[in-house]
Amino acid sequence: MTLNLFDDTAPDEPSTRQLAPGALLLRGFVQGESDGGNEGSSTAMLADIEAITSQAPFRHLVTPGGFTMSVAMSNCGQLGWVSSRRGYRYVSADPISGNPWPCMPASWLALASRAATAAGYPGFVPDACLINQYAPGSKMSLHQDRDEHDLSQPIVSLSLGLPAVFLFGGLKRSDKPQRVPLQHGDVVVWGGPTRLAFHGVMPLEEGEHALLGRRRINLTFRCASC
Ligand code: MD3
Ligand code: FE
Repeated sequence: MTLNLFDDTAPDEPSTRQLAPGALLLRGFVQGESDGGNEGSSTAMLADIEAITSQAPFRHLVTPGGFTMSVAMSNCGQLGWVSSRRGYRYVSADPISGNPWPCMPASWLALASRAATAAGYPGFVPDACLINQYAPGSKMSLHQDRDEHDLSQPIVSLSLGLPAVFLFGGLKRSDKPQRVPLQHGDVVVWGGPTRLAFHGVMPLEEGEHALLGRRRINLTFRCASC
C-alpha cells in the first residue's frame, strides 16, 4: 500500500489566479482525458512527447560554467533552446542529430494560444517549445529567460506529472522568491512585468504519477525569434 501524500489530480473546474501583475496561473487547464478533440488532453500530449523525444531524445545540457544540468531537455518547433560551454542560444537543428527539431504539434500551438489569450495576450504564436524532464532530485536554479528576441511576448508553461514547488522571484536575483506549488495540468502565463523575473524549481520530491510515473515534465512555449 502506498500512501498518496498529495493530490496530484487536476481539479474538476479550471480556476485562475493572478500570481503577480502579468502572470496568471490557470489551474487544471489541461485535463487527463479529452472531452472532445485532441487539444487539452494530457494523455494525448504524453503520446506527442514520446513521439518528439524518440526523434530528439532528452539530454542533459552543460552550462557555460561547465555544470551538467539535472533537468533533461528536448525541444520542438522551429527553434530549440540549447546550452553548452559556448553559451545559451536558440538553434534550428538538434545538435545531436543535425536534423531540424520535430514540429510543434498543432494541438500544442492551439493550447498555448488559448492560454495566452485567457491571460490577456491574444495572438501568441510561439516558434519554440522547450521540454524539460525532471526526475526526483532534479532542480532548476534561479535564472531569467532572456535569450528570446521579443521580450514583450509572454512565455506559456505547462506542468505535467509529479508536483513541483516553483520559485517565483523578482527582477533582482536577491529578491526573496514566492513558492508556488505546480500540479499536473497547471498552466502559467508569464508576461508583462514578470517576463524578466528570476525563477527556478525546487528539487523534485520522490513520487509516482498515475500517467507519467516518477517524473515531471514542463513545456515552455516561447517566441524565440518571432
Ligand atoms: C517566469 N522552466 O525552462 S516553467 C525554463 O518548471 C524554466 O521547467 C521551469 O524556467 C520548469 O526556463 C519553470 C515557468 C516559467 C518559465 C519561464 C518564465 C516561469 C517564468 C519566464 C519569466 C518568468
Ligand atoms: Fe526559465
